[in-house]
Amino acid sequence: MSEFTFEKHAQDGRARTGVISTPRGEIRTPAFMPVGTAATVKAMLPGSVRETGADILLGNTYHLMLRPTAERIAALGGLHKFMNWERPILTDSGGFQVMSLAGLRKLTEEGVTFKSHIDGSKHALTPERSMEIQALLGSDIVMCFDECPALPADRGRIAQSMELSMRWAARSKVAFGDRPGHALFGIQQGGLEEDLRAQSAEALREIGFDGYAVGGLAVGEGQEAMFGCLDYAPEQLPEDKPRYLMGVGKPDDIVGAVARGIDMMDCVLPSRSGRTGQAFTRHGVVNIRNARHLDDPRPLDEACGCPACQNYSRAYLHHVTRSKEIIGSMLMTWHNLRYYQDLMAGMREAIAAGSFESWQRAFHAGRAQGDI
Ligand code: PRF
Ligand code: ZN
Repeated sequence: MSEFTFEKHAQDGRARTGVISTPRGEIRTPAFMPVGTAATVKAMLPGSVRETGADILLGNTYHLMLRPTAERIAALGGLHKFMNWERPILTDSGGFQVMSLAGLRKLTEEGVTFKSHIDGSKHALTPERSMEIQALLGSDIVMCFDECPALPADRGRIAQSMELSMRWAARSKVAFGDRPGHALFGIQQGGLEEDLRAQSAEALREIGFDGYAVGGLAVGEGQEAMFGCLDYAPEQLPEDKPRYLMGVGKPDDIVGAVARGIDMMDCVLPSRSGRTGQAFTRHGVVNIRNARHLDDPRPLDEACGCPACQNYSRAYLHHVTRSKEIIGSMLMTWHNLRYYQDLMAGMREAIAAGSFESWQRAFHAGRAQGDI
C-alpha cells in the first residue's frame, strides 16, 4: 500500500465524496486543508489541528525556501518530522506567492527571479527548482510551478500566461520524475475564458497528472464570476482524479465549489481571521471584538464541540482577543478550523446520503438569521 489513489464513493448532482489514499494516511473528500505556511498552522499544535478533523495540511515552497531553507529541512529529516505532522502535506509551488509577496520580480520563459520579502536577498524559482524544493521538503502532494495573473486582465495576457504555465507544467512533470507514493498535481489556468480553460485542461490531460487544480480563481473576480467559471472548469478535468480549488475560501464559497464538483480546498481565512477576532459559526460571522459580547455568558456557537465553545464564554473570548492574549488566537483559530472541518464532514455525509441539496438549503437558511 504505497500508492497514491483516489476512490469516489458517491456522487450527488455534481458533488462528489470519496477518499484519497497515500502512504501517510487517508484524505476524506471533499477536504479542507488548513494552511501551515511556515511549517506551522499559526497558534495551533499539530495534534490540535488533527483534533479539528484535518487529514492534510498545506505548506509553502516560497516561505520555506527563504526560511529556514529546504536544504536545512531536508537535513533535519523533512517537513513532516520538522513540524511534527506525520500525515499528508500538500505544498504549493511558489509562483503564486512570489507574485503576491516578493519584491522586484522578473518573469521569463525560464522562471522567475525575485527579492525576498524577508531580507531583500535575490532568489530564483523555475519548474525544476520548485520540484527539487518540494522533494527536499518531502511533500506528499506536489504542485506544478505555474503563473497566476491577477484579474481583471485582458484576454491576450491571460492566454499567454496560461500557455506559459502549460509549458511549465510539462517541465514540472519531467523534473518531478518517478516518485511512488508521491503525487504531482497540474494546475489549470485561463482566467474566466471558457475556451482557454478548455485548452489548459486539454494540455494538462495530455501530460497526465495524479490530480488537477483549478488555479487562477479567487483573485479579485468575485463569487458570482468564480461560480460562473466553476460551472464548467471542473468538468473539463478528468472525472476520476481529485480536483483542487486553490486558495478558496469563505464557507459559502466552499459549499458552492463542492456543489460544482471540487474535492479539495485550502484557505488562510479560518486561521487568519481567528487571530483578528472573526469567528465563523452556523449562524454566520461573529466579530468577537464587538462590545456587545462584553457580558455575554453564551458560547460562541452552542452546537460546536471545540474547546473555545465547550469551556469559555463569548465574554472571555472577547476579553482575551481585545487584550491580545495568545490564548485568544489559540481558541479562535481552534474554533474556526473545527467549524470548517465540521462543514466538510457535513457535506461528505449529505453527499453520501444523496441529500446534498437539502443540506445546502439548511446551510444557507441557518446563516440568514441577522444579529448573532
Ligand atoms: N496557483 C498556485 N497557487 C495558488 C493559486 C494559483 O493559481 C491560487 C489562486 N487562487 C491560490 N494559490 N500555484
Ligand atoms: Zn467552537
